[in-house]
Amino acid sequence: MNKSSESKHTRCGFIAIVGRPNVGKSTLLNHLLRQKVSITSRKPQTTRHRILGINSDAEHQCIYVDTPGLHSNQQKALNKVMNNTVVSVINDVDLILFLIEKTNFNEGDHRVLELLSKTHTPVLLLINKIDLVKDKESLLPHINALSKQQDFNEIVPVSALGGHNLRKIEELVKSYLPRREFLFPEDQVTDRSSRFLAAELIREKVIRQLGDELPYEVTVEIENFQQQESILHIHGLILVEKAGPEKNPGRQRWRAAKTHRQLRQGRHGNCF
Ligand SMILES: Nc1nc2c(ncn2[C@@H]2O[C@H](COP(=O)(O)OP(=O)(O)OP(=O)(O)O)[C@@H](O)[C@H]2O)c(=O)[nH]1
Ligand SMILES: [Mg+2]
Repeated sequence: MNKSSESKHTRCGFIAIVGRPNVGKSTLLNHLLRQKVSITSRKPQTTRHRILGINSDAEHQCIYVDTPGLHSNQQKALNKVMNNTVVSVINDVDLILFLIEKTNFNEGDHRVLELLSKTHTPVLLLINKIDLVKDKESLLPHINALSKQQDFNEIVPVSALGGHNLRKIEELVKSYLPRREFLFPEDQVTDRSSRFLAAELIREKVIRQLGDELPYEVTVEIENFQQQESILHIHGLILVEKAGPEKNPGRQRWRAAKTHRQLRQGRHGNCF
């Protein structure tokens, strides 16, 4: 990532959002930006690419880097590529937000921690989804135990979805930004094109509506993206990984039929 010259008046820096799949990284990014740049779903491994989300005020430019969830199964090529994305990002930023969820710190979190222990970049540990923690008193001993795992710069309980403590995070993040000229225009929100965002939004709707019917490997290609007067015409091609040998062909046929019906509904706006 390019880092340009020092500035007396402005601060600007890169902040990586990392964690195992499904802990709420993209939800946090969208809520910090107050707009959606990264897709989210209840299914793990939703984010596949590094996505920048940029938040600027008169003096600060926070360039957040949303990353794919670090995955423990390196067998699949896609997982390997996604993990490499995370590794390359954490060594090239000014601050890391390490997300975990609720009061469980599992094997997946340990793997991320192991990776982070090799960098000198400051790390804020964010305990997300605290709206789901019924016994709030259990948080304090949890925070104490976590503080012994590694010397985190801060440990903050948050709710990315509910907005709890997000203003505090914004202020903390700003305090870690180096003095530097802005790297992006003040009104730019992401480094990704409208075409890319359109493809991602379609993929999100497919995962959310049909996640139980379709395999995880859904890819969307935008075939046509054209503004005609006030209407944006988007043609997206939805590619689905071919199913392997079927143990129960009858069930598979039923699933395909159901999927087809849902997608047809989508053309009329009911599904999407
Ligand atoms: N209750 C609750 N749910 C949350 C919170 N933050 C995120 N979620 C939910 O957690 C699920 C996963 O959120 P994502 O933002 O897609 O998680 P992610 O870490 O980006 O996931 P990957 O991209 O797959 O690694 C979604 O269903 C979110 O709505 C929170 O603070 N509270
Ligand atoms: Mg994500």
